[in-house]
Amino acid sequence: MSNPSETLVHVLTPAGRGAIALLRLSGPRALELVGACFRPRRASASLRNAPTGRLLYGDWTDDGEGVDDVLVCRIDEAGFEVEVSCHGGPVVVQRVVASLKRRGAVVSAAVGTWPVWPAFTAIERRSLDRLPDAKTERAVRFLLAQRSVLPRALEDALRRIRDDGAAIEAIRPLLAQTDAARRLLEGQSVVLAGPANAGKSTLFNALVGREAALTSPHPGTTLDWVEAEIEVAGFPVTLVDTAGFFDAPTALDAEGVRRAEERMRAADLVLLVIDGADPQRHSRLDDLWIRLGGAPVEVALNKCDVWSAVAPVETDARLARAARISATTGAGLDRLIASLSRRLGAAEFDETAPTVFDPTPAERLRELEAAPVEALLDEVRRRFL
Ligand SMILES: Nc1nc2c(ncn2[C@@H]2O[C@H](COP(=O)(O)OP(=O)(O)O)[C@@H](O)[C@H]2O)c(=O)[nH]1
Ligand SMILES: [Mg+2]
Repeated sequence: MSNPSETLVHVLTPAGRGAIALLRLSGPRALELVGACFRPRRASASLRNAPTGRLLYGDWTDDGEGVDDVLVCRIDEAGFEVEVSCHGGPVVVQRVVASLKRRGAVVSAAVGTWPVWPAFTAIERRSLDRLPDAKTERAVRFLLAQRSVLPRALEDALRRIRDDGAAIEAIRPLLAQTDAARRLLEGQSVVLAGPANAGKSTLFNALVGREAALTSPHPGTTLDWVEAEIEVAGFPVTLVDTAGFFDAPTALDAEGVRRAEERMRAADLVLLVIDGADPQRHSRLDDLWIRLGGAPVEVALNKCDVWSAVAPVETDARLARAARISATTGAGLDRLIASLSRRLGAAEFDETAPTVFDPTPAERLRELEAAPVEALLDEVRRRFL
């Protein structure tokens, strides 16, 4: 907890090079400290009399020496919250911070957190706290929508619990998308695996949209795994290409396969790529399944451009729903992506449906579903409102 008599200065933008840096002062002396260094360019302008939300342009000086030209904005009436935008880059920022520190501001040590957003409810604060880490536009839309839809839904839930004691019915819909929301905000991994030469690296490149991994007709081209960030229906995904499985591996191949299996075990989903034209694939299927070790799996039968004319009838149940694709021509990739998006929870996800997205409150609410109504009411009030 910070000391309420202190005035803190937070650098809200990341350290390093940048066009603009944003600093926020919070505390009883915020207006005074900024006022001591800031000179508005327009003689008639004054920070002390400026309305909240008005940007003032001027010079930042430190004991009469010019440091930078800046924009200053008073956030609240009381002058407890003031923002300063200076030019980015470590040296300018350090000089502005140093001038405030010398006058008594305390530099916030909070790194990677944004504890001073102008947020008014706990939910708003949580959603804004997570915004800088959102990896996709869909994640941003979700977080911004939750600021208004979640408080309303929680108020409704509280009313239902109070009026008819319907605790489970009131809370459960708010938790229905919690796991999917975690995947939207934190991302998940899809690991490409399968026999050597099945076309994993070619498919990896097609999904990533560039030649990120080497491909070749020679089995054993991929040894180390290679990864890239992609989006599947707006959900962030780390796609991992791995070494293929061999029937008779060399020591180096075996090490590549060991690394592949390590990544597979940690995967949210394994995309098993099989050469659909390979007549031996059925005999090796059991072996492949053992290697997957129970990981969730989606199968792609690749190279349909060369075998589609004589497409084999898949009798093995494990292949019955496999996507038929060609990594080189792109045939079937749309359908493959659509089934990946279902498997990853992206297809059904509704970013405007009220969803408790923080894991800790979500766990507490799940535990409390069957608890006495009063306990549940307390928890919802305490954590969200
Ligand atoms: N005809 C055809 N060849 C493909 C397809 N996908 C990959 N290949 C070829 O199969 C060979 C092995 O591909 P690669 O991606 O390196 O396989 P990996 O060992 O599974 O990574 C290369 O010569 C590719 O050009 C496909 O869909 N159709
Ligand atoms: Mg490869």
